[in-house]
Amino acid sequence: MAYQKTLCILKPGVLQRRIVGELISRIERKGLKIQAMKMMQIPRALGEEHYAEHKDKPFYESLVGYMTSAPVIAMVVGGEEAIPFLRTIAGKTKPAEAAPGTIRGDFALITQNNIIHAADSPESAAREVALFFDEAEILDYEDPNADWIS
Ligand code: 3AN
Repeated sequence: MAYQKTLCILKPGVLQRRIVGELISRIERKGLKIQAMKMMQIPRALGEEHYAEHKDKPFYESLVGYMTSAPVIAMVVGGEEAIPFLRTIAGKTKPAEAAPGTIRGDFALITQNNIIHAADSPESAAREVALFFDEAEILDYEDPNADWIS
């Protein structure tokens, strides 16, 4: 097992639906550790860069439009194998395939608006964390519960 940091975004609509607390609660109760968090409206240029790998996809314009349409909650989440664990909590990309009990399985109907972003690899996580946060914003702090969790 390796300690990893990953980027999580609670996408537009989560604030309006008042489910921020519920979603963060799922991440916390798994034992993952929030190391940075901010509320922001993603500027167009950042949205384009974040989803650069999808630039040639038919849904790219619409996706960037959606991601920049309203405020989001961006977080750096840490923990042993945090990258795959957060992906598992999020569920499959297509809500129709996301298992009940996952965030997308429980709260999303539409693939584009699948309400949570979770980086998909160590390379993506490093790139995306650096896009959204300065090093100084990512806090390492004492965690007396860590021995019980990992
Ligand atoms: P994931 O977010 O699960 O890693 P990706 O990287 O394939 O999935 O897609 C990034 C985002 O693009 C998804 N979270 C979703 O918002 C959007 N997306 C993916 N596939 C589609 C699609 N077929 N139609 C519309 N939006 C899509």
